[in-house]
Amino acid sequence: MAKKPLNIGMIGYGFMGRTHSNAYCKVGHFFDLEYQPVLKAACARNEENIQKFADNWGYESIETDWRALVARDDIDAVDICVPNNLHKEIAIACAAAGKMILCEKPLAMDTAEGEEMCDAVEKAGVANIVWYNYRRVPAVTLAKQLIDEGRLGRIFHYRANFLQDWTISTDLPQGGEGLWRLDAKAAGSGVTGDLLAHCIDTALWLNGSLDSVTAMTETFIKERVHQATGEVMPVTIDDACTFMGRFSNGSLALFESTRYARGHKALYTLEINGENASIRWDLHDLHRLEYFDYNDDSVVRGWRNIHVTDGDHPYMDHWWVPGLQIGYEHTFVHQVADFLEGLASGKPAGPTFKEALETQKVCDAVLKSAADGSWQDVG
Ligand code: SOE
Repeated sequence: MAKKPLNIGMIGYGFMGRTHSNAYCKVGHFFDLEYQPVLKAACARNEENIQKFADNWGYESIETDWRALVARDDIDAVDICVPNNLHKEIAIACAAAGKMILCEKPLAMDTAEGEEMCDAVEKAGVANIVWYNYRRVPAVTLAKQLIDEGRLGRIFHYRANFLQDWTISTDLPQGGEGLWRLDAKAAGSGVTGDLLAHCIDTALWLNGSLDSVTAMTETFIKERVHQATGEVMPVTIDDACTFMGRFSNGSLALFESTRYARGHKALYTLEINGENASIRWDLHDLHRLEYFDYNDDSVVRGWRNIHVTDGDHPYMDHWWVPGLQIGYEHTFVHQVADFLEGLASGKPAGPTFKEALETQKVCDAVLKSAADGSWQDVG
C-alpha cells in the first residue's frame, strides 16, 4: 500500500536539526508505517547555511523566514529546532496554522510559556510531541517495562546524574551560534533546562510525578564575553544544579547535573532501587541495562548486565540481528516512528506538550528553590 506523505518543515539546522533530519530519512527503511516523512523545506535566517543544510539532507526547498514556512500549504508538520526563547512564538503560530509540531526540548523557557503552548495545541487539535529522546533508548524502554510489570515492587530511591565538562574554560564566550545554551536570555536556564530536564522527563515517565523539591545551583564563571557584542557580561545561567525531592509514590529523588565534571562528556546515569529489584543505566554504555533481582536464588544472586540487543527487547526487532547494538541516533528514529504510529492509531506518542509541561514545572520549582533555599511544591 502506498504510504501517506507527511511533509516536514524544519526550522533550525544545528546539532538537533541534524539528529532529527537523519531520523526522518531513516525511519521508513526500518519501520513499516502508514506515513512517510518528506523533507519538504528547511528554514533559517542565513540563506547560505540553510541551503547547504538542505542540500546535505535532501530538503526540497528553503525558507529564510519561519513565518513563511509556517504559512506554506505544503507543510504538514513543523520541527522546531531553534533556541528555547523562540519555541513559544513559533509553536503558537504553527498551531494557529493547523500544523503538527515536533518541538525540541525543553518545551519552553518556563511553565507560563509552556501553558500557553499547551492551550494553543489543544485549541487547534494538532498533533504535538517534545524531543525527550532518552525514553527511547531500548535499555531505558526496557526499564519502563520491568517497572510496569511490577518487578521492582515498591520504589524507594530514584537517582540520576547528567554530567558534562565543556564549559570549564573561562575563555568560552556566551551567546550566539553554538553557544546560546550559555545565555539565559536564549536558553531560559543552564543545566536545569538543558540536562536535568532529560533526567526529569525519564523519571516522571518511569516513576511517576514529583511532589516537592529542594535545590542548589552554582554559576562558577561569573562573567563571559558575549559572542554577539564582544562585551563582557554577567553569566546568569546555572552551571551546576543538584536537587532532592519526593515522588508521589513515596520514593526519594536525588538528581545532579553540571557542565564542570572534568572527564565527563555526556554521562547520563540513573539508578532505581525497589523492594525486590534495582535497575542501573548509563548513557556511555547505552545498550546495557544492569538489573539486580533479590528473588534470584541466593547463590547466584548478583547484578546482571543485560545486553539489550535481542529481538524481544524494545525496538530491536526493527534493526540488525540479535547481539548487534544500536546507538544515540536511533533514539530519534524511534521517536519519529512512535509519533507516526500515534498519528495512524489516534493514540498520541509522548511526551506530548502536556506531558512535557510537567517536566517544565519541576524545573521551575527547582530553580525557585535554588534561588531562596526553600522546599518547593511542584505545580
Ligand atoms: C548539551 O550539550 C546537549 O547537547 C543537550 O542540549 C542535549 O539535549 C543532550 O542530549 C546532550 O547535551
